[in-house]
Amino acid sequence: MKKVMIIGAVGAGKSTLVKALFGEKLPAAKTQSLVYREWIIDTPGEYSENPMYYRSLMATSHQAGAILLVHDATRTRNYFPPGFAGGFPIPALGAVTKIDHPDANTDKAVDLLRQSLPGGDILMTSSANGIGIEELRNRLLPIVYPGSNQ
Ligand SMILES: Nc1nc2c(ncn2[C@@H]2O[C@H](COP(=O)(O)OP(=O)(O)OP(=O)(O)O)[C@@H](O)[C@H]2O)c(=O)[nH]1
Ligand SMILES: [Mg+2]
Repeated sequence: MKKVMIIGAVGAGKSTLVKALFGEKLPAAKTQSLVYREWIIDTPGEYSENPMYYRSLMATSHQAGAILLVHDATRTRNYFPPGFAGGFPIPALGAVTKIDHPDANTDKAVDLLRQSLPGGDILMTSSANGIGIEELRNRLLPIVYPGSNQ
């Protein structure tokens, strides 16, 4: 079974999103290393922010069926290099996190994420209030379990 690998900056809300997808109680703890869950691989934000770790992300992506690029709606700069998703050998999707936040700018977030994800859908989410979580789960599960009706 090929998992979905979640990547994004430190504090972008990846692990909180994972917990929301699994229906677990928040908050999430800081991610220190690769975390393998039932159908997700969670990564530390440092892996996306520091090019020294790109090789590790690339190597891990071979165990994945897709990558999910996560961008925090309250951030006003891009933490991924341009075209980043194209460097992976598997399909990529995007998720904007924290859209509930008073400082969230979703249009800006989509623009920034699009620079690194030229193709592939971008979904709007809030782990805090549950917006977009079911939609995201419904997009990801068929990648992990193709042919099933989940
Ligand atoms: N308002 C709001 N805050 C959120 C949401 N999701 C996450 N956060 C907050 O963002 C912070 C970072 O969340 P994490 O899920 O630990 O971030 P991460 O991307 O896993 O970070 P690393 O493990 O360091 O790479 C925490 O303080 C969360 O409470 C959300 O949907 N809304
Ligand atoms: Mg984390």
